Amino acid sequence: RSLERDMRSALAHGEFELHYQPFIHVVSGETCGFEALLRWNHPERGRVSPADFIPLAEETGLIVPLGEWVLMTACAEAAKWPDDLKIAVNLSPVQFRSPELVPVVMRALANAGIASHRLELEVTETAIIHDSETVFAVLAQLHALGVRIALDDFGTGYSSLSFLQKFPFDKVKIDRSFVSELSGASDESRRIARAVVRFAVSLGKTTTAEGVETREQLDILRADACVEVQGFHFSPPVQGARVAQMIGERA
Ligand code: G
Ligand code: G
Ligand code: NA
Ligand code: MN
Repeated sequence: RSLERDMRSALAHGEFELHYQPFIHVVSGETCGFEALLRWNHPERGRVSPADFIPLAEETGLIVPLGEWVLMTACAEAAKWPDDLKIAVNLSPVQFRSPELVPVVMRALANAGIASHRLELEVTETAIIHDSETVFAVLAQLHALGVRIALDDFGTGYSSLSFLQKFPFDKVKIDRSFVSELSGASDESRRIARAVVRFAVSLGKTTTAEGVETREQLDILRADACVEVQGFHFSPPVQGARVAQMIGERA
């Protein structure tokens, strides 16, 4: 059986699940929110990685209904949390071509009954470069609703300085490839990684460093005034039930 055919029935059969990974404020050590990450529990193949099925979902257009399910489910989950916690959702470039994106976001917020500023949408540079006029218009509408926009995988794309000024970002997420090099073996790649962090911070937006795995990386990020961190050093993505526990422990 093909993965594509299986994916079409997987939504109806409840095989998709969201996991949630916290992001943490560097200075206070407090959790600021959670990023929703899609998981597919295939009945025969077991856990299929989003790296394998997202590209397929994009090719087939299935990402549109799947992305809608992610938005609805993530916002409904966040409604159970204290309202100082954000929920971050990844958007595929393909979703921007659907006229449904803005109405779906509005519906997800309304159904869950959460304030728009609690929703953070993660967009990659590559998504924007492809069809920048359309994406810009949609991002502007979302931003006007009060939704926060995060530029994901920063440093891996091709963004020019004018692009960074033009788009309405609230946050920059520094790609984990740079974070891992902060404590890497090569002097040169360490310097480049640190320059990327400092550049992101200098844009004056909120910055989140992804993929923080060690204390040493955290210390460097703190010294360079990175605002938030995320990674296995703090927590892997966890199930919704575990989030409830983590929130309980915090209180
Ligand atoms: O969670 P993991 O590292 O396996 O994710 C692999 C990739 O899949 C990451 O690039 C991540 O952004 C992407 N991804 C995870 N969940 C979603 C989602 O709900 N929508 C989209 N478009 N991408 C996702
Ligand atoms: O592209 P995006 O940033 O959305 O990818 C998120 C993915 O990164 C998730 O699938 C998650 O499992 C993975 N991830 C999260 N924290 C870490 C980490 O500390 N180290 C590594 N190697 N991967 C991580
Ligand atoms: Na992301
Ligand atoms: Mn990323």
